[in-house]
Amino acid sequence: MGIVVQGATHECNTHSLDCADLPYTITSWDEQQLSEIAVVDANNDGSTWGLLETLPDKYSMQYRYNRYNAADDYIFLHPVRLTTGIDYEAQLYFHAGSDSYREEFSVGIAPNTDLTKTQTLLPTRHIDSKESTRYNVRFTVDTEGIYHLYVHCTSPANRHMLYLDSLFLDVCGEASIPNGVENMTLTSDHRTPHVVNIACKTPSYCANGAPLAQLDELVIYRNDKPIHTIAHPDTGIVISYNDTVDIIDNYTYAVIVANDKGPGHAVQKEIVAGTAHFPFTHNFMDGIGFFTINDRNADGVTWHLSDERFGGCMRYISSAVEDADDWLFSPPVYLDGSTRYQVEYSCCVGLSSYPESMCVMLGFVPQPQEMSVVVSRLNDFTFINDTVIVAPFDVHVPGIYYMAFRAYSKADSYAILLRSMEIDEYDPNSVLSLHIDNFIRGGNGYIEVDSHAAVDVSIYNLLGEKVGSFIAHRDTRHNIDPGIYIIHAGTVVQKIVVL
Ligand SMILES: [Ca+2]
Ligand SMILES: [Ca+2]
Repeated sequence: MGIVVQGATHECNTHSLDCADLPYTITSWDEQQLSEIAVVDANNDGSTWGLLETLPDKYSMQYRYNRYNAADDYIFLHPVRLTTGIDYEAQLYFHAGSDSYREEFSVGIAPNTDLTKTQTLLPTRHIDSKESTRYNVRFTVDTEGIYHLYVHCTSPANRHMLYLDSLFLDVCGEASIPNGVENMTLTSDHRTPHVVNIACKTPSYCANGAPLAQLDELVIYRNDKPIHTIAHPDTGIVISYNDTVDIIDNYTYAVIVANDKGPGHAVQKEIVAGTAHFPFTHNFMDGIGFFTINDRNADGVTWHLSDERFGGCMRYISSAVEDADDWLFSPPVYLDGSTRYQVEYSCCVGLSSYPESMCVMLGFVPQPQEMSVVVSRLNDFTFINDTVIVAPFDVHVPGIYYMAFRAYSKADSYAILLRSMEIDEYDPNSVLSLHIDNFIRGGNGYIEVDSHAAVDVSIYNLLGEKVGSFIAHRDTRHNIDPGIYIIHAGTVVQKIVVL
């Protein structure tokens, strides 16, 4: 994103009168202020921040929507001098122009010399309230210097108005509150992905740089809810806590320490943790979800989300010189081993003239060398229509498992498209045998069966009703209406899609 500054920019140094004093406060807007701050219409569409006269000589600061473009519009406020070792607090009040259009913004600071080096203070927030709403952040800076508080509006196209009502920036509370914790880490082991270890070091200094005499408490939050409190922790020590979560998600943890003067600023981090619920279903039209990619041959060409053909899928694209060794790992799923399971997946190749190879593997850790069991294999497959493959498998040990799609096509092939996957209890009606020495494909208005020997083919709909039959020998096509069918050919049963 290129930033184009259309408003005024500032030259400011230690002695400049342009620097605003702390506390820095704006409670109403006028033309003078607008001339002193920088409005950046980064998407250059002419719809941006500006003053709206609400009463004679009374103005609001308003982002005005664009019907076709999402907002990408900044206000860089007056320059202020900020120092390391001090906790600052910013409070901003916003409201939306309509309670049926949700507006979107974030808040940060940027050093005076480089408005592109932004530090986010308040990640993206949504507001659809016509009531003025307070947003509060505490922060520190790593480098002493001149900074601009900024607001970045990112509302989608064709929304309404976003108003910045007022703002306040000052040294936070008493300067003798504690500093934030240091060296915060979140870790989760692949074998126990539902357990998150939170570790950090308690501060030794106050926000004003003076030694910290004592701490009253340390509180750990998960997604803004307190989950663990340590009373009177020592200063300058490492603390560690294990939290257990359920469903896989992106979790935010925050740690806040307090002394008798009040709480220091929150230190927070995010982690993906938890397991997927069984049965597990994912369609890549909904994005990559909690799948992970490993470009094991490190050639820079690997699985990626693509909107090729009808909606989203994962796509492996071949390198001209390297054989594929590219892995797509599922999120962790708990399998208790009390039943037989199946994986069902839908895939095809990019061009029928380029055979591709892919297998599905199972293991305890989402690393290629840990995936030992082959559940399903498609060697040199060439079908270009989405085809559903069902493969049964057993686990002998209850536990948390990962499944991987490994592309191993030869160099200079073309592409593999993977649409969806599902891990469920084995359903004998969906597959009798995976031993395919004859290929079954769904085509454009036909079913194709390729068998060395003559074989009886029966066609069933998804209700189990027989809707047709034919005899296949070599490569045989049978015309049929578009739909999803279960094909029984010799010893093979397979679900297919006819377009
Ligand atoms: Ca704009
Ligand atoms: Ca690769």
